[in-house]
Parts: sequence; structure tokens; C-alpha cells
Amino acid sequence: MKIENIDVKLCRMKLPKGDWGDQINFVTHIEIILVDVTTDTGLTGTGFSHTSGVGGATIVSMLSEVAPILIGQEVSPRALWDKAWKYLRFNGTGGITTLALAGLDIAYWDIMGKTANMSLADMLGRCRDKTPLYGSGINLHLSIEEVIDQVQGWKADGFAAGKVKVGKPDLEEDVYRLAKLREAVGPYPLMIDANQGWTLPQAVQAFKRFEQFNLTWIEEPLPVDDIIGHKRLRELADGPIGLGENLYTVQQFNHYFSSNTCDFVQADIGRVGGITPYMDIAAMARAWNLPMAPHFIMELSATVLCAVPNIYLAEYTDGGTLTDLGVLLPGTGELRNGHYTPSSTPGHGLAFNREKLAANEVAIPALTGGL
Ligand code: SMN
Ligand code: MG
Repeated sequence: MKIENIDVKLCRMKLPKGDWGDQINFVTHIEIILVDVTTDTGLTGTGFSHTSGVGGATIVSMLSEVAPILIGQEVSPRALWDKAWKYLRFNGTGGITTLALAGLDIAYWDIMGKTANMSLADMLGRCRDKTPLYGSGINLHLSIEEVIDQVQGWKADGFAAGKVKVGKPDLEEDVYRLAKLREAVGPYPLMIDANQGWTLPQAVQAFKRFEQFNLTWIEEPLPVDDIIGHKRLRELADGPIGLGENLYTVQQFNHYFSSNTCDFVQADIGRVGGITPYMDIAAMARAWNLPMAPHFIMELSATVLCAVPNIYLAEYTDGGTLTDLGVLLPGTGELRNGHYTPSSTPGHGLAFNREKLAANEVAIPALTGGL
């Protein structure tokens, strides 16, 4: 079964419940790069990649450069991932390259499942039927009353934990907000996310001030390429660290695991290059006895977690699931009582909302004639 055609579209999906704010960014749209791979047996597998609003056109461009070496090749996720990665790697071993590879890899796995008449979780080696979730809000710009309402909503809906943003200019404002939140929700498991925004001394101070709140993890305290900084932080303050949404390669995860600076592994299936490398990272994390808590793209993340033994929770990003964004048709899988049960349809089972995606497709800007 050989690849006959690769079709790529860029779609900009507006966040339906309002914009997102964290310490670093303000997000209004999620870009979805939709990849349809057609085989000479008449099957189509659909993959996708994502950005938080910037970079989609570059990913499409990279896909257009790698497609010619893939057309005519036998569909085999691992062989094709390596072939394409070797071809692209001088442009950076991760980042735009792996974001582009994810769209293809997810499509290959969809084809493999459809060919074998098996669901993705069964193909990968199922160990559960549904995945527990935590509620997550990109909510630093909201008042603490609004944040409390959001977290109480997740708690009432059966989500196992809740995550909120920190990183106000004055640390004492974060302390005030977390104290109010902790008081409102009681012993409900809470995580916080600093989105790489602190300096080392700020992170040390924040970890010390937040010890009283018994947080499950403190996410991305420092810029993620600063592993030495994370080691220093470990020496200077106590507190569990979650990170991985901005790591792109198996080797980067290996460096974090072997330096004992990551307690919850938040690899993003899109950013690491798809399902194939994600399963490698999960297996490596298992060797270090670390739980996977994937970033974003809930429906796919929760589907893949059905085949990962070492998990904590998948992320229900409030107002930003693929279903919320209109990328998937409502009813793709079942979200109930804080758990996601994937569809048992052969392949990944994600039903794309073609109409909505087409309505939000954008043209790639032409570069001729200057910027
Ligand atoms: C996040 C950032 C950007 C897009 C989605 C989610 C956030 C998280 O850092 O951890 O959920
Ligand atoms: Mg985060």
C-alpha cells in the first residue's frame, strides 16, 4: 500500500469561548494544519498539526517540501517518520520540522488502523477504554472569582484536577489568587502553569511561597531550553515540576529525565512529531517511572493514552478542545464525567468537521513581490 497523494490545508479556528491569556502570550486563534494522505488502495488517512496562532504557513511550506520524497513510498509510520526527519533535520531537529511530521504521522496511523480494521488504541496496544482528564484554563486575564467559577465547574463535571495560570507582575497577587482558589475548592488537586515566564530567582521565590498550597505540579517555571536552570531550581526549592509542551525531541526529554528535573511529562503529540515519537517518549518515561500528562488536543491525546500504561491525566483545555474549536464533529468520542472514551471506529476515529474547517481555511500568503 503506497502513498499516492498528500493534501494539506491551513485553517484558523477562532477560540469560541473567548481569547486566552497567560504570562507570555495572548491567543485568539488555533491554527490547524489538516493533512490528508491517500493510498493506491483508495484509503484516506487524516492527520493534523496545530499552532497557537502563528507558524501554520511555515508548516504547510515544510510539508510541501517533504511530500515529493514520500509519494510512492509504502505506508509505514516508523519508516516514513525517519525518512522524512532525516530529510528535514538540518532545518532544526524539532519545532517546525516535527510539527510538520506530526500531520503525516497521524495520517499514517489512521491508514494503518483502517487497513487492519482496528481502532488506534487497539493498534498501539490498548490498556484502558477511557482516559481521565483534568480541567485547564488559559485564564491569567480572568478575575479570581471567574477562575474559581471555572475550577468549580470542572470539579462538578467530574474532572480529576484543575490547572490555572500564574505569573502576575507581583508574586503576592498570585499568592492571593491561589489562596482564594484553594479555600474555595478544598483538597481538590490543583496545578499551576507559569509558561516559562520566571527568572531563576523569581521561580525559587514562587516555589517557596506556593508550598502552602500543596500543588500537584508547577508547570514550566523557566525557559525550557534551560535545563541547568531547572537543576538549580531543584537544589534551591521544593515542588513538583511539570513540563514538556515545548520540548520537541526524544533526546530533549531524555536530558530532562536523566537530570531529574521533570515529574510530569507533558509532551504534545503535535509538537513532538506525532504518535510514533510520542509512544517512544512514553516508553522512556516509563523507564524513569514518570507519568504522562499530554498537552492540548484532548481528543487525540486521550485516545493515545488508552495505550499508555504510565499516565496521570489528559488535558481538557476549557474552550479549546478540538470539538470546541469546530475541528471535530460533536459526538467524536464521548466526554462524560471527566473522562474521554474514544470512538471504536477503525483508525483514530476522529470525525473531522469538513464544513467548518473549509469555512475557516486560509490561503498561504505568496512571497513574490516582497513582504
Ligand atoms: C497552553 C498554551 C497554549 C495553548 C494551549 C495550552 C498551556 C497549557 O500552556 O498548558 O495548557
Ligand atoms: Mg502549559
